This record gives sequence, structure tokens and C-alpha cells, in this order.
Amino acid sequence: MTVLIPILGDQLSPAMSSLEGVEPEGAVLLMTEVADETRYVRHHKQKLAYILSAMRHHAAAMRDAGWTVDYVRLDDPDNSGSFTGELARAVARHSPDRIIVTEAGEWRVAAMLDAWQTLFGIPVEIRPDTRFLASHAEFDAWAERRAELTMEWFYREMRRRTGLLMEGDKPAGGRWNFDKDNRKPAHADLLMPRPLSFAPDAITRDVLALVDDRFADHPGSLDGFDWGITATDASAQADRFVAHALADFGPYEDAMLAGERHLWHSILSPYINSGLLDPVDLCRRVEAAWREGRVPLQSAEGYIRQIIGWREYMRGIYWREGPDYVRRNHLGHTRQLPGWYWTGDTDMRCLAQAIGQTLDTAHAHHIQRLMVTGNFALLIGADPAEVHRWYLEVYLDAYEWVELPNTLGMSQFADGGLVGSKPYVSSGAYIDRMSDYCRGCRYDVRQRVGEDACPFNALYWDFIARHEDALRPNRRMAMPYRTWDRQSAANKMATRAQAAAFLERLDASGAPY
Ligand code: FAD
Ligand code: DLZ
Ligand code: SF4
Repeated sequence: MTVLIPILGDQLSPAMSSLEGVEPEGAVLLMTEVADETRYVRHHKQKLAYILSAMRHHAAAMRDAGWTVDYVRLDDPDNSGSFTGELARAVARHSPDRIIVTEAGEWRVAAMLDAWQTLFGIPVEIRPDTRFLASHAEFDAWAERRAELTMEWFYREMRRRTGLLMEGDKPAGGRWNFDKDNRKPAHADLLMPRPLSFAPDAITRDVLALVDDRFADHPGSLDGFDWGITATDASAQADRFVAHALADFGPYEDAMLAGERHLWHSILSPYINSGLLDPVDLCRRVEAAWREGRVPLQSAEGYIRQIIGWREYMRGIYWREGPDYVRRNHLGHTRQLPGWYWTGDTDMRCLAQAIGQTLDTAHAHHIQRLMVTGNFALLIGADPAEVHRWYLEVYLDAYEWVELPNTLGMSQFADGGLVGSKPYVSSGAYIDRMSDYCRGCRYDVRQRVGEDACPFNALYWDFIARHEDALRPNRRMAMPYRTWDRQSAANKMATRAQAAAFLERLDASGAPY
């Protein structure tokens, strides 16, 4: 009696539901490096190196724990290149009488898993992914009870369910959300905590050579690759965050500084999403730091909300909206992203910084993603499907279930307000308030028209004017429309001409990567 247990590349935890109740004797874990997964988008080279190295390390750890692991490498000449092809070969090798697998993280792969039972003629048990608090059915049941979906209400349910930051049935500190105490700009002279850096070991060096050789056409650089690749590394990075950065996470959550890639963020999303770090366990460490008086409540609450609130909520939306969510385009946007999204070669300093660090490290923090690259893409009217592909490619933490609702929903308003109640757009003034980018920029953030005017300014007002029919009825957009209405006709015309000239130059600036 053999049970075959496929472990996908983002299921790198010994606590996967597929292993529950299974003894290592009589079980074979199947891990496969497959071309389909490495090429369904042009993943950043560091993302590929991270996943393949983390998979190889996880296989070794599971073998040490007594499991039999059948591991197929990318350079195996018989490798068929797909999950289903590799499962077929493994079925022939092991003649299992059943297959157990934890559900996949995205529609594309879920469809493959659903076909296996018929294809192989053996029972396939697909188990829920218990790394998440809310199952698909629970999220749907919660959503059904609401006239309007709001992350905040869902988050409160998750607080009650986990008991995190709760005093009986009341939120600790008397409030559910301390965001209004947060969102301060930071100054470059503040002492920054630094994340740990992990030197590549022999396994990672092998993988780096493989990626360098086979994926030269993918974006990003492998230079300076220093991601952790084991659960031990991830746990050490989490300890470092809680000890040195968490205290100021809340106040500076939205701050941006030139040359400062991480600020007080945790840089843990790649580990959480691939299984190296358990999200609820991490939240309990954060809560303990607050209970022991080591960090203020506003930071602990802000951090826990990102994980049991936003992260869980985004997953719920992804699965609830179905495989066609990816095709939504509420504002009818069609422009291609400029080619410099893949090089960082632009004279707009905020974008050069956010894209440059993305290509160097496969990471950028939330406000860079939302209010710099995302804001610009929305203002120029970029095709949301293409923007989605860019985010899925370039970030180490990007898997469709979490990337898509963030990009298409929160950032591009392409779902018409399901995730965010209004578009996240701003002129240069927001970027100037929250960063020091503008001080060293060739453009003047205070100008709207003219050769030196910050492009975000005219683009912002052009966006407001262009989408008047769709956005004026939105109560949360009342203020920008009041301001736009007060402008003279001449001002409006000059602003829109400035935006049109910029977009024309942009379109002529080169094809996408
Ligand atoms: P921190 O700021 O330290 O936050 C802590 C944790 O909270 C993160 O590790 C993450 O697990 C979670 N989190 C925070 N915000 C979100 C959010 N909006 N949605 C889901 N989880 C959240 N996050 C991804 O994990 N994968 C993605 O592909 C991804 N794509 C994004 C695309 C866009 C356009 C935007 C605006 C955001 C995206 N995010 C994505 C959310 C967020 O930007 C990253 O989770 C965060 O920057 C990761 O860095 P960190 O670990 O330092 O986060
Ligand atoms: C993202 C990714 C990549 C690049 N490569 C692999 C791989 O070779 N083998 C594998 O098992 N998983 C990989 N992954 C992660 C999968 O794409 C991820 O597990 C699915 O998207 C889950 O839905
Ligand atoms: Fe970005 Fe405009 Fe500031 Fe330059 S001036 S950094 S383009 S917001």
C-alpha cells in the first residue's frame, strides 16, 4: 500500500494538511521542478532561485525526518516539464493506490489537480490548505452575510477566532484598528534596522548557476542573492524583525526613503507564502512581544492586521471571484507598460528607485508597490492584465492568489471597487509627503505643467477628468472632483495637454520587455 503525496513548490512545510495522519512508511513525497511552473510567466531570476533552492532544502529536511522523497530536478533529461506529466511518471514508478495532495494556490494548478483522479484511475484526495484561517466555504459564508465586503469586518472575525490581541471578547486597548496613529513619513537620519543576509550554501550556488544558465531572458539580477531558504533561516529573520523592527513598523508603515529598501518592514512574505513560516505562529510571536512590553500596541496590531486581515481577505476574494477575475477591466484600460518597468531606466526618481530595487532584490514594500509603480500604471491607463503579469513576474512573494487581488483589485481598481472603495491614485504631493524621493528628482513636484513638472501631477488630474463618468458618483471621490471643478477652463486644458504630451512620449519610449 503506497500513498503518493505531491508537495508543490509553495507547500514547503512539514505541517501541510496532505501529511496529516500519514506515516512515513508506505508514503512517497513527490517534489518536481517543472518547466511549466518556471515559465508560465517570466519569473524574476531570484524568485526562481529561491523556489528551487527552498524546494531542494525542504526535500533534504523531510528525508532527515524519515520521509521518502522522490525529487525530480529541472535538469533531469526525462523530466516531462509539467506537474501532471511528472505525476504520471511517478505513478508508473511507485504504483500508488491513492494520492493525497493539499489544494493548489491558484486556479490554473487547481484545474490540473481536479483532473488527476479521472486521468490516473486512482483515488485523489484534495485536502484544504490549513495554513489559512478561513477555508473557502467559511469565507464565502461570511461574504454571503454582507451587503458590502469590507476587510475590516472580516479582520475582526479573525481576531475573535484566533484570540489574537483580544481581552475576552474585546479588542486589546479598546480599539480594533490603530491605523490613525500610524502613517508617518520617516527621516533618513533615523537608525534603520537591517534584515539578516544569508550567504548562499552549496545547494543554492548550484541553483544560481542553473538559473543563470537557463533563464537569462528573465528579468532581474542574481547578484547579491541573500534570501534565506530554510525554515530555520525564515524563523531567524522573523526573530530579527520582532526584536529590532516591529516596534516602529506601525508609525513608518507607509514611509519611503531613497536607498532604504526595507525600512521597518518584515521582509517575510516570501517565507510565509512558500510555507517556511507559519503566519499564525508569527502573529503569536508579535503578540507576545507586545504583551511583554517590548513593542507598542499600534505596531503589533498593524502588523497582525496585515496577516490575518489583508492576507486572508485577499485569498478569500481570489477564490470567491473565480478564474475570470483576471479578465476584469472596469476602467477599460489598454496601454502597454513602458519598457523601463523591466530596467528601471527612467528619470522619475520614485519609479527608478522602486523598480531598481525590485530588479535587484525581487522585493519592494507595500507603498512602493501601491503608490509608486501601481499608482503610475493606473494613471497612465495601463492594461490591468499586463500590470498583473508584471507584479507576478518580479516579486519573490508573488503567487496569483495574493498578487492578483492586490494588483487588479486594490491597485488598479479593475474590479470596479470590490477590494478598494476608490482608486489608489495620487499626484506627486503624496509621494513627496511620504518619501524623500522628490528632493533628488529632476522634476519639480510642485509644478503641474511645463518641462520640469512632475508627471504624476498632470496625469492625476487627467485621470480624474478622463474617468468622470465612472468615478464622480463615488462619494469617496467627491473631494478631487470639487477641486477639479474649481479649476479654470484654461488650467484644465493646459493640464490635459501636458498629460497627453507625456503619454505620447511614453508610448514612443520603447516596447515592453
Ligand atoms: P510587511 O509590510 O512586513 O507586512 C507583513 C506581512 O503582511 C507580509 O509579509 C504579508 O504576508 C502580509 N501582507 C501585508 N500586506 C498585504 C496585502 N495587501 N495582501 C496580502 N498580504 C499582505 N503580497 C504578497 O505576499 N505577494 C504578492 O504577490 C503581492 N503583490 C502585491 C501587489 C501589489 C500591487 C500590492 C499593492 C501589494 C502586493 N502584496 C503582495 C502585498 C504587500 O505589498 C506585500 O505582502 C509586502 O510588501 C511584503 O513585504 P513584507 O513581508 O516586508 O511585508
Ligand atoms: C512558482 C514555482 C516555480 C517557479 N517553480 C516550481 C517548480 O518547479 N515546482 C513546483 O512544484 N512549484 C514551483 N513553483 C510554485 C508553483 O507554481 C505553485 O506551487 C503553484 O502555483 C501552486 O498553485
Ligand atoms: Fe516621483 Fe514626481 Fe517626486 Fe519625481 S517629483 S520623485 S516623478 S513624485
